[in-house]
Amino acid sequence: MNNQHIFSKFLPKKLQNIEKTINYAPANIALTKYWGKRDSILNLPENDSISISLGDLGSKTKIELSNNDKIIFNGQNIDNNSVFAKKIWQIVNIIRQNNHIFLKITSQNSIPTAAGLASSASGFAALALALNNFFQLNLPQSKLSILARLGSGSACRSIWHGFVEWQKGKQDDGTDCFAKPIPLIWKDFRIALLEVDTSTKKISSRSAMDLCKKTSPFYAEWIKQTEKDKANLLIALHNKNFTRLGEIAENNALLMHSTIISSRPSINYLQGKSIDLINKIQYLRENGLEIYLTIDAGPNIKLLYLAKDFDQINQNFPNAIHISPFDYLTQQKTA
Ligand code: 2P0
Repeated sequence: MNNQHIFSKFLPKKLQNIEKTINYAPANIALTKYWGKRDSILNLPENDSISISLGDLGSKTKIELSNNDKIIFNGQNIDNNSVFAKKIWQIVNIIRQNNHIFLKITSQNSIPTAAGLASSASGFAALALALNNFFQLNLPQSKLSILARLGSGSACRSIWHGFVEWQKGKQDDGTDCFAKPIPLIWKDFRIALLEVDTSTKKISSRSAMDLCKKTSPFYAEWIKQTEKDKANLLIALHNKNFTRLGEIAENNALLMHSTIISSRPSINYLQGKSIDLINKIQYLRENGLEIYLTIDAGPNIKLLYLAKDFDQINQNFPNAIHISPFDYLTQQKTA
């Protein structure tokens, strides 16, 4: 399926543009995970997923007119022939089509390296929002979610703040595969990031997903269970039931890692220190502290907790980076 073809029907025949725009999108962490694609060109997932966006940790992207196409990422000039740049221009070209409009794209992350979080989700979401604004497209957010998804699957969830649900859809062209916000504000909900190792991972999520889908004897079970987890998580969110939310998110992440490990040849993102932290978190929980964990395609651990437990979490994990995902609401009001 051709990306250009999917979008051409939503775009005006004649493009207009403003001089420059700056747009922001938050990073996100999945509570029930996306792991496996039904279409690897369009990044269509095998299963639905639910995430929480990370407030002011994310990407700010500026688009402005230029004499030539140029990308500056975190202060560094990016080679237009690199895989990363090609992915960005591919998204831009879907929108600018054959118009000879040259752009300078400057993107800056507010995610500390020690957080061990990928910036691709917030980066592609901020790019989609900025293209929409720069070319005055007025595309609905569902279409911006689709555009961001073409850069990186999880980017479709970063179009929104708060809790977000990404529906896998049924269509081959992915026109029903986008994320939407879950209307729930949970001000006491907290995340803490525990650094284990922030170096680049040895195998990309894309390659690992493909191998896992092709070779894990447990893959079909993973898909079945993660769909159940998603449905139960929606209920837990509806009831603001933190215990259920934590149990579902932790079990889902550990099942994803078990399935990844069962690939042939095996892939393992966890390190000794990750396992030590899993044990510590489970021990603290058995002794009355309500914390849960989730882990993405890497060794770093993310804690889920409620504001009332901050002091105890801080005592036990003094180097954690703390996130209040709903603080952006207060910031917006006072801005
Ligand atoms: C997630 N991850 O739901 C899962 C959990 C990692 C583990 O989405 O190939 O960078 O660009 O669609 O979005 C990471 O995968 O992969 C991811 P592509 P992406 O957050």
